[in-house]
Amino acid sequence: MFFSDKNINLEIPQVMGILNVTHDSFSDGGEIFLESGKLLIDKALKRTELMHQSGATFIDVGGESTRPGAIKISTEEEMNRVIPLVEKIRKNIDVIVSIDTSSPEVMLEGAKVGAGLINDVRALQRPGAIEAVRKTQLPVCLMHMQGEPATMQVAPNYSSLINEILQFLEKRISACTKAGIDRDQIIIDPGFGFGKTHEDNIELLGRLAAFKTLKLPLLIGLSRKSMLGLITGKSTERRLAAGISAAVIGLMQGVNIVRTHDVAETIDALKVYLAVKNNELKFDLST
Ligand code: 8Y7
Repeated sequence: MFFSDKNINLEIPQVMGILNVTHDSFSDGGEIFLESGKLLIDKALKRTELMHQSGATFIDVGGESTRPGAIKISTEEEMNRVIPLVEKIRKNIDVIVSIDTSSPEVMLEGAKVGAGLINDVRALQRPGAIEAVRKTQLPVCLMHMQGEPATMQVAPNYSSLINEILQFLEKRISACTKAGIDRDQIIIDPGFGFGKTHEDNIELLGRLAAFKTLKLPLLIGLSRKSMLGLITGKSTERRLAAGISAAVIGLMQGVNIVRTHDVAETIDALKVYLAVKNNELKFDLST
């Protein structure tokens, strides 16, 4: 798969670092990159540089908080938060910038300033989003969510969790390919915490291998999420070990991209996983 002219072999799992440019971020690594609505661009660039040096292949830049109950912002506001930063990163750092957005306008502008991936938690369901991605020719990550961020955690409900997520992703993949997006430009994500109960999230983590049947790269994001807090009883800033453990459980089932706040630590976990996996004579990790 090609991102910003880089050919990335996703058979070797990669790490995506998170850069939240939101007021009310659920967690942003303890740093704030927006002050009184103003983008702290140099601070955000430093954080990006650090994640890049730690081994992140992708930096996921997001301007709209999707935390449960978050306040909506205008497209203009989202644009002001994200576009200048993507441009600045691309001019200074040789890293693939992913834009976490559902807005077709932001997708198109982001592509113009050098974004290499579109990450949409709404799986291109907004009017114009599929067409925007097709125009940009960028790879896209389609994530599953039941409902909308404002209400998704009110009463998540599935009769068959894994099948429903699989069916949703299949539908979105087919909507994309029908509209002219290449299937090999698509990454899938079951969307931990997005319209799912605690039990749903745990079941999902144990059954990630089911998504490999779609034969597309699989991305997961569990970093600091509430399911880790519910399991361990720890607050957001103390969920590192839990997040690493969850990432490894994912890697062992064939996950290709891990989205995280904690790049350096996740890279170490990945190295341990790869060392064992590559020693195939002794171990079968069946991926
Ligand atoms: C995910 C995500 C968030 C995720 C993908 C947070 C933007 C909440 N989570 N994108 N975004 N997958 N693809 O805690 O799990 O980071 S926001």
